[in-house]
Amino acid sequence: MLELIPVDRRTGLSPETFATEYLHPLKPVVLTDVMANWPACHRWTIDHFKEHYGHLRVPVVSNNYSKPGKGYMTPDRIITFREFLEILEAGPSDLRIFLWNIFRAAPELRHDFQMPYIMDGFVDELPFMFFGGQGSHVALHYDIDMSHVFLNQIHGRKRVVLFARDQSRNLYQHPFTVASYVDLNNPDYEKYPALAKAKGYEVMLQPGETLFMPSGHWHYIEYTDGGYSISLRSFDSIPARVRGLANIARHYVVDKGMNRLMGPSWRRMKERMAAKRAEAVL
Ligand SMILES: O=C(O)CCC(=O)C(=O)O
Ligand SMILES: [Fe+2]
Repeated sequence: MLELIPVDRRTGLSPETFATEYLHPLKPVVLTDVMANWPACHRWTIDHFKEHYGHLRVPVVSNNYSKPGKGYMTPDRIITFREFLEILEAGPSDLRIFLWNIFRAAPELRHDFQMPYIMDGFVDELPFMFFGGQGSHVALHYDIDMSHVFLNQIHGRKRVVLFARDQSRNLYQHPFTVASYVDLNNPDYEKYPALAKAKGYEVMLQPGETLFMPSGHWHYIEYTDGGYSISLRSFDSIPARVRGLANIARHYVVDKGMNRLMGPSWRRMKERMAAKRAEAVL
């Protein structure tokens, strides 16, 4: 049976302890005090966003984002931020804003948070925000740039399931992608027998908490409430950064191109390749 253990929650970790207990072993952890002095925690309310940034136009994605075909990895539509926030407030919705660098349009928001003190190597150009309606979810994937990700929860709760990279075969990773299509909430062990051997972590992230997702870790995210977070990325080394860029080129170009050429049959081909790889570990 798929085994999920709780992610540690730690307060007052020194960079040294963080490095030995979490960063080097690549173990996820929730840090409860990284955001403690961030003005963003109280300033970035839905009303504040509506009032000052409601006019910005944002690409929103729906569940079609991870399905094969025309909508694959492309936004559903472009609406104003105000319209999106109204949807978010209205109740359940599968709509999300994914990887939005709001700070390009609103550089003053950068004064409302700091890079975590817990390690070096944060990339200033890469703060992204993620918004999602209640019940929306982000399909199981790992981040193609291979950075360490710090997911800082501003509003609402989200449930996150994580797996280390050595679980990729058990998760039936689709070749040439960073995606898996197993349903973690409803595991189909007939179709995916190796999934029963998968071992991972799970956590309900609360506003004010920071989740450390180590480089290359798989993550599946469910918006328990409508909400948003800001993710900050860091690299331990230049080689890690270069590996990330190579990954982007290989996965993104091949997968998007093949999807355009073959559509659903490209997806079926990836399914078959994933099943073969999982057989090898059974
Ligand atoms: O929180 C989300 O909506 C997605 C976060 C994510 O995938 C990431 O930060 O890499
Ligand atoms: Fe991600």
